[in-house]
Amino acid sequence: FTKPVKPLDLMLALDELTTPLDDEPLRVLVVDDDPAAADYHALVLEQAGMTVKRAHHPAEAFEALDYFSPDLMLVDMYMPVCSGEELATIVRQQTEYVGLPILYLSSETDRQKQLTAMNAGVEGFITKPVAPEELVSAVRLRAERLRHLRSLMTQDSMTGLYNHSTTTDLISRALVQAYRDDAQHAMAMIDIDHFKDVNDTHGHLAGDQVIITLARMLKTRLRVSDIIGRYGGEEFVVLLKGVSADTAAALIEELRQDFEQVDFNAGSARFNCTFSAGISAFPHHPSTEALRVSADRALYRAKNRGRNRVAI
Ligand code: GH3
Ligand code: MG
Ligand code: MG
Ligand code: MG
Repeated sequence: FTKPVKPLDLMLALDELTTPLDDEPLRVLVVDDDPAAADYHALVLEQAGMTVKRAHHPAEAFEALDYFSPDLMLVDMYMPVCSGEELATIVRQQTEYVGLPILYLSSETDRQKQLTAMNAGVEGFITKPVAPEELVSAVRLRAERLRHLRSLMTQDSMTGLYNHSTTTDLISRALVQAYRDDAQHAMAMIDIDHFKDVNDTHGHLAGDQVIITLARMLKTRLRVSDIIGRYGGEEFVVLLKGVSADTAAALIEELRQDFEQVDFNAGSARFNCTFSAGISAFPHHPSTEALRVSADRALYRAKNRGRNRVAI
């Protein structure tokens, strides 16, 4: 009689990973020419845990759209320079803001005027004075819906990691910043070994469990600031920030050793899995593409030397 090996709690892993990566506070842009009104509404939303930016002027509002990247815009209807309706119309014409929820907040009670103003493609109308709970729930509902849509577009649904295009995008942005800061980063390309055999022998669901487990280990073991993506089926890419290729290789090597110890279940069968990894370094390889090619070559060497190893 041998004690059964305890597998990782895979359903738990799945639960954790499908919760949004982006759990930062909701960001709301409040546009109102009346500073007292803007302050009051901002305070209500801040007390509900949201991050709020105030703009008293359309020009300020446009600037804030770019650097603050709000999840929702709350707009006064009547302002001296440009009406809320004009502002909403202009915002709606920019492709990057087509999905941004906009809510009017105004003392206008004339239903016809409200409806006309809604023609600008605005989501709804809140009349002042508004009860704090009502404002918070109207904003939260719409802002969270946008967050959800965004996460569907940027995350891989099986693992909750960034998808291919988002990963490439985030890495490219990180490199722009790294040039400014004179920082060094490392890239790791990780590929599960003989994964086709895992599927063929133990079934596709067991294969999925392996992918989910490795994703979870990457997410829990690497730093929050590192960029972790599911690059393809059983292939992952990581940008490890602020470390040399040697340090990155040592970190991934530790992970490799732990991963090969994980016992997987498929019905009554138990099995183990390994991965190979290739490492490259920035700024020696100065672009996302150069890093990828170099890490890919290193990965190829790791595979050729017998797999289950990390190569630089
Ligand atoms: P190597 O050690 O050379 O990497 O061999 P490999 O078998 O891992 O490589 P290959 O690229 O030939 O096979 C990858 C397999 O991964 C093929 C594909 O069916 C499987 N795969 C891709 N995405 C998924 C997925 O989401 N779930 C499962 N279960 N399998 C997947
Ligand atoms: Mg006003
Ligand atoms: Mg593989
Ligand atoms: Mg592969």
